[in-house]
Order: sequence, then C-alpha cells, then structure tokens
Amino acid sequence: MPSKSIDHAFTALSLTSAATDPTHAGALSFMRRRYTKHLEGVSTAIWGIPFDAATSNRPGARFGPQAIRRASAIFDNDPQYPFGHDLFEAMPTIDYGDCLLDYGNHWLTPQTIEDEATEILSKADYLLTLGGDHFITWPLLKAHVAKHGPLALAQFDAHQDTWFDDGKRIDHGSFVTRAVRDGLIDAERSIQIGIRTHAPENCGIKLIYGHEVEDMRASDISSLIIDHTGGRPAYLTFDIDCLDPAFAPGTGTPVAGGPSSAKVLAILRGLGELDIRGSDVVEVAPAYDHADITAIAGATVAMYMLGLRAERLAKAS
Ligand SMILES: [Mn+2]
Repeated sequence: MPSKSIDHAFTALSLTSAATDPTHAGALSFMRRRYTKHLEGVSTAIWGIPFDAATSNRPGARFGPQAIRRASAIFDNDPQYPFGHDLFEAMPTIDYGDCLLDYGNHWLTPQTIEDEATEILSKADYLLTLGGDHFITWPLLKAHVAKHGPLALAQFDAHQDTWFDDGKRIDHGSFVTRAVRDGLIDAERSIQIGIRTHAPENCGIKLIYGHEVEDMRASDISSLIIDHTGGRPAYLTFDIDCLDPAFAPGTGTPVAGGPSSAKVLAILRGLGELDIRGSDVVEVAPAYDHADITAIAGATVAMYMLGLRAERLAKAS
C-alpha cells in the first residue's frame, strides 16, 4: 500500500498539502484540514454555522456543515479537478470547527456570528463558511465589510432574498434587503444568478433569471459577473437551491427549473478574475437528500471556492 496515513483532521503536522486519508475512513473535517481554533499562520479558515431557525419552509440546514464535511471526503490527495494541483500546497488552511449558538436565544445569533467571524478574520485572510440557512450571510457580510469595506455581492440562488425587513427580523429571505440598506453591499455592482421566483423589489441588483442561465453559455455568464462587479472586492454566496432540485434535492426551499451542477461549476470555474474576499455555501439540508447528492454538490462548490482562491494566491506570488 502506498504511503497513506489517517485522521489528518487531528494528526496533520502541517497546514499545507493534501491529506492522504482513505476516502472511506478517517476523521471528517472539511477536506481533512486540521481542526484547530488557532489561527496563527493561517491563510484560509473553513467554518460551520449550524443554524436554521430563519427558514421559511423546511428546516434542517443546521446539519449542513456536518453533511458537507462528510461529503468532502471524496476529495483525496490527487490533484483536484479542474484545478489540476494540490489546492493546499501554498495555502495554509484549517477547519475552524463550528459556531456555538444558543437555540433558545435566537436574537443573540447575529451578534454571535459577527463577533466570531470578526475574530477569525482578524488573523486569517479568508473565511469560507458552511451554512446553515441564508440568514447567516448578513452577519458574515458585516464582519467582511469591517475588514474590506463595502463589497459587491455575487449570489447564486433561486431566490432574491429581498423580502421585507425591519432590521429586527431573523429571516433567511431578507438578508439582501438589510445588506443593501446598511450599505454593506454595493447594489449597483451586485448580481444574482439563477433566480426563479419573484420578490417585491430588486434593491437595484442585476438579475440573471433561471431561464437565462439555461439560454446562456457558462463562459458568458462568468464574464457578465466579472464585468458587472467592475473589479470591486466581492463576496460570493452560494445558496444550494440555485441548482435544480434534481441536482440538489436536500434543501429547504427547492425551486424547479434550475441549472445543473455541471453548468454552475463551469460558471464558477470562470470566475478567476473576480476579486473574492469571502464566501459561503448555505441551505444544504441533508434530511431531504438522497445518496449525498446535495452534500456532494455543496462540498464541490466549496472546493471550487478554495481552488479559485489558491489560483489567485499563486498568481499574486
Ligand atoms: Mn437564498
């Protein structure tokens, strides 16, 4: 047997280089990154937020981080397709574990998330968060904007998330309303991809509807996203319900008529020129999943986010 070792999630001696755990065994962190709360020397931190109390329909996204981590075990130490190399070679990356939230005190949730994200971002350069429902993106944006200034939002989603918000609601369908009103995101430089529902307003954000995603080439959509953000620093949020329910049944508010995972991954692959400062994958709810379809899609989207970042770091060095 070639040199394999196991349980890199707690035995890894270095924060770089791919793990060699067998795909069917070993302790499960995201892509076997070392589990640690120590952020010294960390470039990229992966963090779970097991929160789903803001869902409007089917709950269960609180189990998203666990499911995505488990599904990420399929990424072994071979070069990761389509990036062609070890993503961690020059990008010290850890799994920071999960955010602790009190299920009986939901009004504390936004501040708890914002404070811990701020703490992570004070030491790590980049945070990739695994949700959780889409409400979590609002406190995450607050922490990222404190570090980077207002951001362009690139949102893959079946829903605009621009519903009514009085500044107090804890609602996964209104984080965009609040982010625009609070000046966290530059609406004119923001874009939503895969929308298949109507909301009362667009908040000035450009939309690419689901049927347009179907008609357009992936490379044209990638170019449109890059052009629209105009070189601004951006936050990338990926609601797994952007995908058609055939490719992501395990989610709280599925909408038919969405793109395939192949189409969306091709769009993501083309975002190398987008200046992504932070990202999340939300709304994976494994109780409605079959054969890990949704969890694998979510893990792959998260892996692409790491791949894009690794490429940008390589280009900058
Ligand atoms: Mn959403």
